[in-house]
Amino acid sequence: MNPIKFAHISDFHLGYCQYGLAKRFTDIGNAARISIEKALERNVDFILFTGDLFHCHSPSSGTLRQAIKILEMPKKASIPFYVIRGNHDASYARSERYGGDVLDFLSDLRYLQYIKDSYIDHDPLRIWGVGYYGIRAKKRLLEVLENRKKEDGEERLEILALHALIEGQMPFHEIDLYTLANLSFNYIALGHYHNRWELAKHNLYCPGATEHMDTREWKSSRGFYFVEVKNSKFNTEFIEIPVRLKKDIKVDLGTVDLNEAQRKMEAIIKENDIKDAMLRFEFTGHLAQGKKEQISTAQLLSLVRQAFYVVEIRNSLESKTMPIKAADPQEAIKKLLLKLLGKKNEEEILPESELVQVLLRVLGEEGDIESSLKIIDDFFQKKENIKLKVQQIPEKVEISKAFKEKEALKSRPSEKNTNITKKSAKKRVLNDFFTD
Ligand SMILES: [Mn+2]
Repeated sequence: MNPIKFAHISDFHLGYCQYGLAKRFTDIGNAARISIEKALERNVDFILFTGDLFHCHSPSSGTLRQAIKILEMPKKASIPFYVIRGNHDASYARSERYGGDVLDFLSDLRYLQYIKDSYIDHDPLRIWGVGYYGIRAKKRLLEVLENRKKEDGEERLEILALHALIEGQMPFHEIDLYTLANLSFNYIALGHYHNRWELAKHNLYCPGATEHMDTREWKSSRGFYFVEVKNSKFNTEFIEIPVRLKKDIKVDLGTVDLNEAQRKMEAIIKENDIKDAMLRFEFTGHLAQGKKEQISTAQLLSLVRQAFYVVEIRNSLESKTMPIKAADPQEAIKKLLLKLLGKKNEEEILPESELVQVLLRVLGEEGDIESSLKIIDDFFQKKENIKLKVQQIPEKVEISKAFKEKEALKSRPSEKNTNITKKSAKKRVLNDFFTD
């Protein structure tokens, strides 16, 4: 047997105008064209395409023109282009109802050879192909293979082309590995998954789509399998194809204030080479004050004008709430206020603002924590947008275990003096709380 070479390609999704961009329509066409060019450069004997040639079952005239230009290449070179039906190409029912589907149409025009739940012999190989059937996939596969016979005395290597979910990749599958293994095909050519994966021990290969259809696919390279069949062995090589650059940049900014956040985001955007790339940024971290909505996305977007397309700038910063956990809430609020205003003692801030005066009055006279917090909240919302949240205000002084132990150590010489006054403990708790 002479060595035979073929390309296993999948999921062109021609006609997909991603993000409504004409250039993405072209990108997707280019990826298809390049993969066929690269296959032909390697002098393949045929191309096996495992479904989703088109993105939708009624491709536009423009999409059909694009498809014909691409399929013209193998046709001119007299290289058969074998195809099975993907879920995007047509549904079985639809194909039946309307006198065939777009793949039948292109088959009539001799642009491809449609393997429609049957087989084609490409000596010495027999290629079985079953289109997409969803949850009926296994049943349909076994029906199609019912008449499969091994011809005695003749060496026949068999390929199975499928567009289905196979066990092991996702939580859900349509065909289990046990069934597939028992069918003992020499090569199982899989489509449907857009990221490449393979299971060599089961002769299972899935090249993935030729372009990225979704941001979740960006990390997986694009290409197809070049397969050489020599001495009944299938040797595979994944051939990468160049596609438009995509950058998914995720950065943790740490704990930042609003200005720092904006500055850091801008710096990160600037330091990345974004020219002609598709971009996605995600910023995580904590805002010491303010809300993430205060960061200007418009400003960030103005920095990425050179990019081909910005899919998303996701601001996932979380606002840092300032919990007030203290033995004496009134004291705690006073101290917090001092800290927020950058002052050392009450006297320094008293004359400064009406807020402080009002606040201290409320705290001092009424001891109304809820009102005080609301006053602070409103003030800072207006001024610097600092959100305060009361997580827990204990009713009475709770002396921490660690504190007790520390105090106990100090008073070790006289074991009797281990009692700590509530007052000193309270002071210590507050100090500990506000000194970090
Ligand atoms: Mn697909």
